[in-house]
Amino acid sequence: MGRPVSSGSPFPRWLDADPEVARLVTEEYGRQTSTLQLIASENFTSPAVLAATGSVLTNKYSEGYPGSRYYGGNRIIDEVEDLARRRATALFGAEHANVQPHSGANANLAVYHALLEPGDTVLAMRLDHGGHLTHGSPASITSSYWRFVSYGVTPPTGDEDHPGEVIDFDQVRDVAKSEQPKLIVAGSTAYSRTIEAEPFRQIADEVGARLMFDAAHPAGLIAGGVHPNPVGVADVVTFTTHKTLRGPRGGAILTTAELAKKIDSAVFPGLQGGPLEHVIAAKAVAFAEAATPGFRRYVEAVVANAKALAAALRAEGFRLVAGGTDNHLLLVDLRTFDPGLTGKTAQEVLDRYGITCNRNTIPDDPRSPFVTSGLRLGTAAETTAGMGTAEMATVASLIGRALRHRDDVAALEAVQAEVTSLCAAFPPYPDLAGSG
Ligand code: DSN
Repeated sequence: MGRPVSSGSPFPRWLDADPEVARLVTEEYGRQTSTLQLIASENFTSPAVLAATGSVLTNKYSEGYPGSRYYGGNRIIDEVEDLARRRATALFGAEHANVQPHSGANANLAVYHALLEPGDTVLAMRLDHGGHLTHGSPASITSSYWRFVSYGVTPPTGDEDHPGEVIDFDQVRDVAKSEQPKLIVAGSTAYSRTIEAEPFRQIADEVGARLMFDAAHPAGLIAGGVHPNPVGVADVVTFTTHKTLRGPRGGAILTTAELAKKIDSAVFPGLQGGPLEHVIAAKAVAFAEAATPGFRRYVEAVVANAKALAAALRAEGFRLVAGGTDNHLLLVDLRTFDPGLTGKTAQEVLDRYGITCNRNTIPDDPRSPFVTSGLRLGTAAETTAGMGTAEMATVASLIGRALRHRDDVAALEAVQAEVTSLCAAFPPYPDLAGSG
């Protein structure tokens, strides 16, 4: 067992009790802070969120809900969970919040379990056009229990003013009318344009379906007022707390008073056992942070940075799916830059030299989901670290250089050196570094 590795690290000395884990946590801290984090679903939480997540609340069993638990000793835990629920409903203007889902996937499963019978039909976005695994992928348990039919985006037009690749509401309506779903799911994991809930609501009403809005990606943008709020339009809104909302890893559900009991029973005891109250406390912290003027300025900067990154990538020769972005993410079509470059290769090269992102299918991708012709990039994390539009231009040029010279080690090492110094100038945890 060597020297305690947390010396000089930003983490509590308590982790010295396990030097192997301490080393790994410290190494991951180093990776996150010395390389560019451009995965659209990631962010850097605040130190307060980290502290709540690492608190003694992890010790408590609290199956049930505030005021109705299966274990004693939950007086304070009840206050924690009530606080999180109150902050969530106030933040989004919802009648009811369930803050227990361990993840976005669990939140979606709980809604299906609450509102559907096995075999019922659900209309959701095609996975290869941006839908999530829980929107009926054959690989997901959702497709074993419910019958999914899908809609996608319109074809690209080649016209800069009306580029296409936006949700095809004619198709949503046609499929809804022919398949008569019990539930329509709005929301996506790789859609760079604003998603309005109203057109989905109208179609849902026409066919007598419920509407669920999966806001996992834009939740923070909604909280900060730069994306329309689906609460009050959709019957249920699910979201994750760790993406643009910048909280701990987890999920949550917002709904009406009418559906509250059904949703709560579907989460517990329907799907989960004991809630993670340390994570729920951290969710409460994040909800309070997201209600501040500073958070509003943050999400405005996230969107401005995404637009700046899109413009600079276009200048490098990349095509942007849907012509650009309204939110925190961009879907990059690599084929105009280099028809032989796959998403898989691009991800691997960029990762090796300090630029972290993920390959992604583009609509109607001729390549498989493991290979892909696209990359998905997001600006939520590096905006938290303090980067602005000038840095986004630099990031685009580093991506262009790395991929153009992907067989030239000297050029790639030069890119990596610039990434390292850029990241050093924007530490996501300036108050933690060196305090260990
Ligand atoms: N895995 C998430 C994402 O990256 O978008 C969705 O759950």
